[in-house]
Amino acid sequence: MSRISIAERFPRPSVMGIVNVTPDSFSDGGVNFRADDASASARRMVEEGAAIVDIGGESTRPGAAGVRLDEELRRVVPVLEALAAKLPVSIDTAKAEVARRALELGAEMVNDVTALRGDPELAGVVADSDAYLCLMHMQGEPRTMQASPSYDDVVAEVTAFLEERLRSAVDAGVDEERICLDPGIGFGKTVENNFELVARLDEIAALGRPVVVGFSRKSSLGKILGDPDAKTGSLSASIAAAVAAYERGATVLRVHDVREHVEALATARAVAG
Ligand code: HH2
Repeated sequence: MSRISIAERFPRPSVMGIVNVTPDSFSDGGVNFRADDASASARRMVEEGAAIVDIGGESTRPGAAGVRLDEELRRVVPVLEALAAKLPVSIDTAKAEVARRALELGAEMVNDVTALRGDPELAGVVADSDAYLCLMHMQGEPRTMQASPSYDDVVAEVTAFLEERLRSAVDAGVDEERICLDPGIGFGKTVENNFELVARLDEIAALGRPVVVGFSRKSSLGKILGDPDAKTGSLSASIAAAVAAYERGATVLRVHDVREHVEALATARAVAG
């Protein structure tokens, strides 16, 4: 239990680089599906200034079906073997067994888009390690979550959910100082919901835990530019969303294009003083 607190480990702003070892992720599907390509991308992202790289073997894009445990392990283990002892690595998984293997190989964070609701054993795996933990909000599940997202007050409901999941993780034995929270941009949310969450991010930051925001390339960024069928958003739109989130309290920005975000966020930080 020797790890420093997550707030010390990730100064504001920090960049988390995305490496999807998948054939079907919404914006980089296939690019890093080969282990060698994924490892090379991760190394480049760290050179470009990423504080950590998030390795995932299961797409959670709208409509995605889950992948089986053996397939998820087959995708991510070779990449983790190549990297996790040498680079700062997060494992993007909801499966306890994938997290266990990743932590054994040296990963320092578990990023669970189900916020410990997907696998009853995951909380224990994290509690028994000294890993950091990211708890993300999602309404519904990936296969159906964009069918009809519905909230009375999206920010109040996401904040209450994250507060409850934080308590639950702490009750399961995870040190609160190792936990960060994420509103889950695009996970059971309308375009308006996503932008309101960034606009009122200070309400989530008021929970007192570092906030992660992943708006990179998400379809809402294309939709506000006039394409109702957009599946992705542009780099420039992604950077604007990341800077807006940082200015409203985000600590970690989860992005595909590391160098450009590092430069933009360094500028925003210089302005903030
Ligand atoms: N978004 C995605 C996946 N994991 N984790 C956190 N904490 N926050 C996010 O916003 C988040 C996440 C979806 O994006 P991506 O990994 O690019 O795509 P896919 O799920 O299709 O692999």
